[in-house]
Amino acid sequence: MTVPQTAAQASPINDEKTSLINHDVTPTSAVPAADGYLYSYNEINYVDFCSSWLNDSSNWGSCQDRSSSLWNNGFPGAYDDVWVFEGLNYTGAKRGLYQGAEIPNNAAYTFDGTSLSLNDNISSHRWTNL
Ligand SMILES: [Ca+2]
Ligand SMILES: [Ca+2]
Ligand SMILES: [Ca+2]
Repeated sequence: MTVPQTAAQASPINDEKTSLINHDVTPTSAVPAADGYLYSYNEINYVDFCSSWLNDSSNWGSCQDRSSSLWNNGFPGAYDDVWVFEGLNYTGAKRGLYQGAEIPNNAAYTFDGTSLSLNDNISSHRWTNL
């Protein structure tokens, strides 16, 4: 797989209009081909890959509460965005990740309506339309 080579390439993340995290990609820019998966890494900057998911996951297993960087590489189209949840089984606080969102450091974000960091707290996710 291809991962963002530098944090600079993954910036800027644009969430100024909504609480959703959106990698600010223009349609004409060269970006890695979408493969339909959500990626999670245990360390920042896409280090220590833990798992990737094509479908929803109600329990991140050995990856839960360890994610420090994320990449929504879902196929553009229906259900290409993701809710990540603090709790198992899609419970607790959540945050939206737009298709294409690349997050080199989850600690830069909190779950909606909370001061709880995304870092080391995600336990489940579900694909959605945002
Ligand atoms: Ca971590
Ligand atoms: Ca959790
Ligand atoms: Ca979408």
